Amino acid sequence: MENKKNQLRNYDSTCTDWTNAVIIIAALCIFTIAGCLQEETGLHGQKRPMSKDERMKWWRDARFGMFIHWGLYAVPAGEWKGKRIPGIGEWIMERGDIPVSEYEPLTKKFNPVKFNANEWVRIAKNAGMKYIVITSKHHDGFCLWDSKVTDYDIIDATPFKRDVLKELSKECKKQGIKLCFYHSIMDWHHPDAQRPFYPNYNDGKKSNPNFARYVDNYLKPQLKELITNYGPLGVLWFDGEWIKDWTEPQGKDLYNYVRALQPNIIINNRVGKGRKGMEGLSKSEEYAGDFGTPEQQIPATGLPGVDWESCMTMNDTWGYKYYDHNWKSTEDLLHKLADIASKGGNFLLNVGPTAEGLIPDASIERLAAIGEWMKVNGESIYGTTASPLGKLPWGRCTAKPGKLYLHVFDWPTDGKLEVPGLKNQVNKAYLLADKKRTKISVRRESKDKIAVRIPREAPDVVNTVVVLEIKDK
Ligand code: H79
Repeated sequence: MENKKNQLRNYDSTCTDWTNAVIIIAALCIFTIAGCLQEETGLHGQKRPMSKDERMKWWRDARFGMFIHWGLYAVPAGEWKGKRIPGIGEWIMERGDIPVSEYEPLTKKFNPVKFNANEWVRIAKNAGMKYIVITSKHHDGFCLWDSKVTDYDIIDATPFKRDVLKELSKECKKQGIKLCFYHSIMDWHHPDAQRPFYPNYNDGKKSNPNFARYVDNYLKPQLKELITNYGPLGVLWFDGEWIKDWTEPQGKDLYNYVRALQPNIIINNRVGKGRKGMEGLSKSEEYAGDFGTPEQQIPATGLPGVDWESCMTMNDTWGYKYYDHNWKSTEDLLHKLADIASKGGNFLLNVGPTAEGLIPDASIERLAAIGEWMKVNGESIYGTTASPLGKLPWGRCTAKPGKLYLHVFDWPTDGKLEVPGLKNQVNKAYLLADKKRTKISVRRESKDKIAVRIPREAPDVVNTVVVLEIKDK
């Protein structure tokens, strides 16, 4: 900096115009730097904590993430002792009444030699996903990283002996994807947690008198490992909070514990007891957590000022089940993505890799097709907010300042797209897929209805996006 200043001064004697320009530029630089610093430093020079809006910014902009459920349950893949166990694959230990003594040896068969972090992250990125949430530990208690407080992890207990979270963490940094961890509060393997409840690990009435010991000596140290050695993380996504031994004060304490380790981290509402069942939104703001977690469903409407994320499977299981072929169509998934964005939520779409370490082909195909659509239409999803319009007969709407994105699922065949509920002046309309942004005509039909002249044939039969540039009120 000093050197530069001296250099600049040398020009002084020779060229006054330059001097003025340089002074102005230098002043601007100083103001900008000071401005930036101000954002981070408080009155007395300490770091100012981010506001919730600042902390949530990347997550709200992202709108689309990949959930990965991966663990020992991928080995039985839905079948135990020749019997197909009904229900979600990662619950096989519970649903199949499997004691720890029989489940634990699955570690010896967990050798996912085809696992490739680069490929997994690439699949997510090509789908247009901005973050990955992977199960560091699910309810079965098995750990996908080299934990120092247990041997029940991928390094100490499996022949694979590779730290997949470490590999994913490096790869996510390289490819610009936010890495996040799902972490189960409930633990069917730990003697101080739900293990003694066998054969009903999920018994809502039972309590373990040693549970506080599990929290202090196991749960918290593990979270510290994850944040310290694999972070900074995007999100900590808790689950299994419904057990009797978990209370809201414990949830608040865990929330504060995690935020103290990484102040700008985002934490879901399952850290505490606020969630309303599978509907997932919090009962009130009194409860801990930054966002609601509807599971396998999409709320009927969004709620102003409420952050939420719908998590969903592509078939009927989170963890891999070899015989679950009930895949949702790409069309359905793309409509769900637009539906969720139109209500101001995020979409966390799951994949359940095999015990070999492969994401199922059916998932890869769907994600690639979603990615194709996102490459053309991503602008209508990322950084958008909920629709300001009411229910639309043909699809959904997302918004940005000065813009509405009309997601047309059912293309009108008469060349006319009516937009009810729109009072704003429309300055321009075009198809998002049209790189030239050729203006299409718009006519006001009434005080709160316009009609856009559209081609007879839908340019994209699944979801064609029409952009309206509007005068914000
Ligand atoms: O990780 C995936 C599933 O294994 C896990 N959440 C997703 C993200 C999951 N946990 N439980 N379930 C799915 C279904 C269990 C529901 C119940 Fe309950 C638990 C019924 C009674 C206790 C939670 C609390 C729902 C209603 C009350």
